[in-house]
Amino acid sequence: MSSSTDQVLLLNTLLNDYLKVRALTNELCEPLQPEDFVVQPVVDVSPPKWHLAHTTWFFENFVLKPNMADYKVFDKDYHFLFNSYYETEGERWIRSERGALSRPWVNEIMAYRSYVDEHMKHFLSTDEEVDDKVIEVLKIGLHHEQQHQELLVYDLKHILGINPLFPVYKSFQEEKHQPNLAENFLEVEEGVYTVGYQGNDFHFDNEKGVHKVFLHRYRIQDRLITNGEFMEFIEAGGYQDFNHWLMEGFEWVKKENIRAPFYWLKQDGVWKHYTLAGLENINPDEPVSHVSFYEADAFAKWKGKRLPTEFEWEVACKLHEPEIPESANFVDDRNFRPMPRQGKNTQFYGDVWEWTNSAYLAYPFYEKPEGALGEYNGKFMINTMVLRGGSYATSRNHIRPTYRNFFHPHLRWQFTGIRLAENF
Ligand code: AVJ
Ligand code: FE
Repeated sequence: MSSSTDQVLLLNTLLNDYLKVRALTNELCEPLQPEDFVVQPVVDVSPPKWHLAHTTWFFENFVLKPNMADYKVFDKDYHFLFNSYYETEGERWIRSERGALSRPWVNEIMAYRSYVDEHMKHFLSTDEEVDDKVIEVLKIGLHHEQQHQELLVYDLKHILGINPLFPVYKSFQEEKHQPNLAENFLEVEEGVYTVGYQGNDFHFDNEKGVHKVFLHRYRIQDRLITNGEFMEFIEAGGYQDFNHWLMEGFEWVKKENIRAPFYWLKQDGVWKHYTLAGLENINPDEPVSHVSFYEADAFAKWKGKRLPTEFEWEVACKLHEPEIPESANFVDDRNFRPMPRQGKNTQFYGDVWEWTNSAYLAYPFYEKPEGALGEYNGKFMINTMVLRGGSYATSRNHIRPTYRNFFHPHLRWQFTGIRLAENF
């Protein structure tokens, strides 16, 4: 720290950021009732109360416990319950059984949140020297909670969406705008491009390692694929024709009896889907969501095109939409759904995450951070695919052109969609 007044200002900004992030998590839970907080329909979904506690544990365990004199943990048993996957942090409760726990109660977890918030306020009101490394961990904690806010929205959609009552999470008032669904591809010339994070703002370890890639010239679509376009694939028998599919994908389609994106169902010959505003007729202009990598890839091949690589995505985004436009659709907008493309919005940011044709691997020069947080991203660099751009559950101040999300190729409870690319 250069001077103590600089530090006081910085800690103040961080405290403000902290309070805002924590408040959004609580706000996202407002429509829920106690029973909603406990359910774990599949292993990938965590009960909402687990997210509330785990994000709190992150600040308690990595910021307060090692750095605040005389800090006493809220409850000594919470470490075992709310450590997610950090081997460095020891034994933990098994992920698949998170939904089996009726205790601690939701109100106890809320008290845990308040307790840690109070201590964080004190911690950030100090005029004593705070180490840069501690500030770095605190920032990771903020972005970690933003990632969990997004997971929380995926998870509560799953919890509510498999319920035959199709409960409304938040109703939606549609404003009618003329969507712009013209088919337009942006051109990128052949060349050597620099990718990876360059700058001084927050970023994760997995996007570090600035390096060069060679790209042949390509075209990339300037918007996302819509429900209407995906319906054409379904109606054309796309799910039944092995020609479009990777073998692993086609096996998955047959084994799981997949015929449409997750949450879609046909009632009296009409396609409907569960949305966070309840069961609705599908709007053909909205970006398609809840497709796996396999479906995204098969759709692209059926179209005679392909998915972009993560580098093609990043280079096109930096060239054509380096700043996040006002019109991008994030959790800040509280739409809780992807929105039809308007005007010139390229939809590189927000709406739905975009599957790329890139395996999630370490960049050249990747360095694993020391300690438990070295487990944050690096150990998942196997059998997952990279997604880019953020979704309607992402915070505007969380996303960047270099941001790398990653999921296993068959997963589709997340908010995932499709952008096409082609050679020319
Ligand atoms: C980046 C969304 C794949 O879900 O494990 C949460 C986010 N990392 N806690 C995940 C994350 C640590 C991560 N994804
Ligand atoms: Fe986590």
